Amino acid sequence: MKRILIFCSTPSRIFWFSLKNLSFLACLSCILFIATSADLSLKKKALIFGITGQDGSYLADFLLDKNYEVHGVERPLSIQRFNQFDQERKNLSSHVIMHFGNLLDALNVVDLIKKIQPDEIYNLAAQSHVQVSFECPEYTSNVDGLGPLRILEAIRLLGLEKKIKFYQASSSELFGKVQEVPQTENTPFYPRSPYAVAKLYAYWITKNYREAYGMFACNGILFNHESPMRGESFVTRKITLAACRYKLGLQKVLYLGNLDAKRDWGYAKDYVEAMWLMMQQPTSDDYVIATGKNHSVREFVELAFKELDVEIEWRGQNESECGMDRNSGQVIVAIDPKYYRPAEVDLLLGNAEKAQKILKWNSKTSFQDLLKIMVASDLQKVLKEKYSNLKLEDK
Ligand code: NAP
Ligand code: F7E
Repeated sequence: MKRILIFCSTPSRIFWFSLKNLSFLACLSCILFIATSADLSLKKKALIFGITGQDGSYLADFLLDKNYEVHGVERPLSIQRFNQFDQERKNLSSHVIMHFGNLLDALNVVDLIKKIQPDEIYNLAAQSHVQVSFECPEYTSNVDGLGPLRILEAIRLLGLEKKIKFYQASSSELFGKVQEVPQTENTPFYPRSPYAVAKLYAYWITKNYREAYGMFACNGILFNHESPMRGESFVTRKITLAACRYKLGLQKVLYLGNLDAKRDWGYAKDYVEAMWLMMQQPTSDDYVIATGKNHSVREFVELAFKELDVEIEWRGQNESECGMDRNSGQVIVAIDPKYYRPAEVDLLLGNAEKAQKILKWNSKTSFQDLLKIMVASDLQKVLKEKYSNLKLEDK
């Protein structure tokens, strides 16, 4: 039997390996190599349009935890600014493979899908602000309505209908002027804004590609969901930030529009799990995702300030209504009619029984806990703001 001598760094330790042992080691490394390559090729690939937004960053996090190879699309800007995704998820962005792209550019969408060949595409990209959609209706329709069509058509033109699963971020805004309470997958739609009308087109084109080409294409009809990553002009985040700034003496008055609108508010982190669950089903379908409870904007304001030990007392009516700090008598909430919408969605309340039954999905975070999470996070942010300003003043 041949023997080889291996000298290790400590000369006193000389190990003798028989060739038999060596071949055992070689086999072991082979098995390890095959296992790793199999793991790599088995690793599912997801492509997220809208990864820099609230849901995109939570979904990326969720899919990385599930061992996906995650690709994300960010819009190219002439002056590259840091977006929320870069700033708050530094760790995450280094694990995601980022690509430049825009849903307005069909060639770019085709090129990305051809290059990446993902197993799952999540379309979360949108001009997602309802009020802004009244100001930019054509742009909103193009991104939110035709954007998903560009993805679906790219999948079809590339002959990848049987390989790629597609998720479309549909919205409770489709129900608009609600035709029944609570709203289910069977409730008739009545959109009330250019945003909702564009999302209605996207909803139907997704369904149409499922029926026409046998594609796995599903609509998640998600009710409002919030988090510390929520854009600062959406009402919940606007309120939690203002409450923290008031508490720390950085803002005097919070100006709002309709205080009586009611929304079914959930936690974004819970909702991205529902998106993934929809994509793991044997066949594609559409699901309502909601908490089944709703609250008014007024209640949200009261509870957010209460979280910081500020009690609000309401006085006056309609445009003259205001909220006063019970302690100081100071006006801290006032109405600015510029925040009223040309057509309002007064009440949304979802019934997610279908998702509970088929996806085994449940909203885990209560409204009170969501408020606590958002206020605690904004308090940290505002504290940093305050102390960095103080440092600037000191200089
Ligand atoms: P968001 O924070 O506003 O994020 C929107 C994302 O879309 C951002 O990454 C944005 O990129 C990207 N985007 C905008 N225009 C684009 C374009 N032309 N091409 C490529 N990307 C573009 O929205 P979200 O709250 O995460 O919501 C995710 C999706 O769910 C949206 O489609 C929204 O309409 C829908 N939805 C949201 C809710 C909710 O309560 N949050 C409920 C139902 C449905 P930039 O960073 O460059 O702006
Ligand atoms: O408004 C009222 C406003 O802008 C909620 C998007 O993610 O969820 C979101 O749309 C309510 C409305 O969200 C202000 O009139 C009062 O009734 O936070 P919001 P939204 O319009 O419900 C749906 C499901 C989506 O799909 C959308 O993408 O609050 N409101 N005062 C105000 N709203 C804002 N933004 N600012 C105010 O000052």
